Amino acid sequence: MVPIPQFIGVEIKRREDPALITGRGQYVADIQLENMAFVSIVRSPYGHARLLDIDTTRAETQPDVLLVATSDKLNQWVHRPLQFGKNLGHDYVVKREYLRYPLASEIVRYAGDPVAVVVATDPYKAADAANAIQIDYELLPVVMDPEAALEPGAPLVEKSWDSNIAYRWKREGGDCEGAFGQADNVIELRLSNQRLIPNAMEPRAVTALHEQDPDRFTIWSATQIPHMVRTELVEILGVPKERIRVIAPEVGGGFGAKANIYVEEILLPLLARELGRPLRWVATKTEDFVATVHGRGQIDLVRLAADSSGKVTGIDLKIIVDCGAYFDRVTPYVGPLTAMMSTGVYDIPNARTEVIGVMTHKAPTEPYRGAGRPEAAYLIERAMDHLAHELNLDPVEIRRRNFIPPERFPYKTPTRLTYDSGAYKAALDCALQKLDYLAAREEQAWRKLHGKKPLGIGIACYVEICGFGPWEYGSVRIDPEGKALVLTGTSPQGQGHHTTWAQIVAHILQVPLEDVTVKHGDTQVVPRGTGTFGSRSAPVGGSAVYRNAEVVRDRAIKIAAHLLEAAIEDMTLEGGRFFVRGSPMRTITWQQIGEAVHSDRLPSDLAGSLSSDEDFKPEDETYPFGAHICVLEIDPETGQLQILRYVSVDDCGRVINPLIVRGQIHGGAAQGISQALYEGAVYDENGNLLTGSLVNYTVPRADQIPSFESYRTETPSPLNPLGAKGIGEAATIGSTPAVVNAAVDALWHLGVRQLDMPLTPESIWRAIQAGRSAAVDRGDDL
Ligand code: MCN
Repeated sequence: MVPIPQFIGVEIKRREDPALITGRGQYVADIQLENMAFVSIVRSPYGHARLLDIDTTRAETQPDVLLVATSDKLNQWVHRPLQFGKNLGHDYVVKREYLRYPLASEIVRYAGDPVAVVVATDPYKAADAANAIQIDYELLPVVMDPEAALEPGAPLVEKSWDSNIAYRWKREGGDCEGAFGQADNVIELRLSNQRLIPNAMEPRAVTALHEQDPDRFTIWSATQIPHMVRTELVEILGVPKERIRVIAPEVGGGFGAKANIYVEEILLPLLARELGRPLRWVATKTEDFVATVHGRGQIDLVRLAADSSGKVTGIDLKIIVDCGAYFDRVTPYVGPLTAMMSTGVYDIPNARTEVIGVMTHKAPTEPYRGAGRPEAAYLIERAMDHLAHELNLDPVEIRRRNFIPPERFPYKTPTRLTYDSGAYKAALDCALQKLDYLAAREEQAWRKLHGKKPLGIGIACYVEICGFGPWEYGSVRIDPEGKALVLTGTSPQGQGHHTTWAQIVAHILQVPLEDVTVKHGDTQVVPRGTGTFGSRSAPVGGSAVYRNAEVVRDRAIKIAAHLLEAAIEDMTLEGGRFFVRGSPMRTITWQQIGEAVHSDRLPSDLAGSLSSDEDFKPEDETYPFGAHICVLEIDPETGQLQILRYVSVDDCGRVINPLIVRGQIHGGAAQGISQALYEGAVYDENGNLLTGSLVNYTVPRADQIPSFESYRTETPSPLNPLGAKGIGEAATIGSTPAVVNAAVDALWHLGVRQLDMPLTPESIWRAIQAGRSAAVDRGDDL
């Protein structure tokens, strides 16, 4: 009996890693082209200023400088500027459309705004010449704080608008007014979800090649969305799609920040055409800090209404989103995503949500791992814990009383989403059992009794929306040797699609993994695609690959039946061989199928190529979920916090590769914990980014992140053939509130009610002092 290869659900090491860890990966900066020149970009050092004079003469006369350009020249070369904020839906009660030219003219609006470009024969000469450009700025007042930006008379970021409101979005379901009117308990929290700076290992980078006759571009970009970049460039460069090839080679991390269309992706091809030379730009680390989009940046004002048993009956939410100085690709969508997901895993029938997007003189904000859902999980999970503490209920108990029960799926939220499937209590129970929750609570009580360092136990149950459509391309083709070639419209930056897509195809075709080649990230090779973001690739891109592999297998069975002169119903495929049931000696291999298809031996309905490339169009999004528990201790004398255990149970439906999924959970949790403890973008009141390098922006080392105890439950999605939900962002979403809940849990008895992230020792120490004096004022017994 030939063993049947099983690949879906199996731990397989990533096929892409040997090349990457031995330095054989080809990133944008590795692309070598003859006669290449290099671009350096001059950026505003100020948050808000008028450009009075730009003197480029010193730069132009430097050796080996090929070109210096400012907005007056360069902005004329585009057929249209970037246009964002188009077609906002009807929940947007204030909508703005936004135009952005590649270089700032007249006014700069954030420190990092590109003002001029220099091209030279080597990158250092380009940088030197950029430094020689003299710019006279007239400083203008800045507005850095989003709430201050809403005040009448605040400096306007976009001077053609009547306020700094970039958008206003509202959605309501049920009877929120009634719920709050009848509530036994109402709690209110003001939460800050601080601005974060994405830190991919590879900075952003673009290389562009222009060929004349006809006008044709090849653009290599460290992007998550090569096809969308091409679509946008068609109109901006004024060249048909067939003459723009965008390639995302190896991309060293993106975390959402490379799912944008950036001005450098416009500048480089324009300059390459002007100069007739290929060009490269690689962001310096400092540039990446100021001029790549930032993430988060929300203030959440949340109120919960509950009855006397702790059953939550309503949520009232106002979100202020710091959009920064420009709209980028999806800036106005992130805040509404938070509002839509704000009821979390709970059956809260009444919700009123409002989101106000505000412009400030900072880098634009865009999706960053989780994109709106970490903020949602943070606000609802912090609020549930707060309510539990106020009602003197165990945080586990309050969650159990409010979970959406399994029999209610598909479940409609009051914010008009439909959760596909879920088993929230089961995930929490599993985490509690793995942790030994009761023992942890006993230790907490013992420590309190004996005056030891307080122990905190933080629980966060999350659900997230992922698997965004509207479609994804996938194709499977059998070559004359019987091997499979897979093309995918997803474009990974470390998520391992080479491995998991090959697993799907090998599983269905019953072939060795080595017989499956996966290609992505090149618009000339892959005709269309949407891209990799929003943890959409497995549920949407993986499903496209899955469906097409099935079509190819079924056609191959017909071909085998023809070659063996057997009825199709009698055919079977096992161990990579086709045979007639009961006659295992007469077999056809994939190689024979490949040969036959490419010969003239088959009738016309079976001849030709053996391939399938139907897009997969999901009918709705899918909703992964899980439960994270953090146990930590805090030294009240110093504010030092140490995580002692970290247990997570994540459910992303059917799993393709448990090893990759675990890696995604570890990476995601590290980022979420890092938001809770270490990271935060800080601008001063003049618009300077104070945390503009790794010296003052903490990206944690391995020893600053705990060991993870990660487990899974598997609740398949009914919405795709794989049953898969995404996992790329899940643990980022669950981890941040787990850590902050744990820290507040540790210090509640000291009068601490809320801690703002990042939880630095100083901020914890100050909160303890403030909590103590507030408790003394109240006459509490500490
Ligand atoms: N997977 C699986 N079984 C599932 C779900 C996923 O085996 N049920 C596998 C997939 O096949 C894929 C990986 O897990 O190999 C992640 O899949 P998915 O959750 O669909 O996420 P995407 O591939 O769409 O990746 C996007 C997601 C996002 S939005 C961010 S941000 C993020 C992340 O992935 N950025 C990352 N993970 C990252 N990992 C790395 N190394 N670098 C980044 O920049």
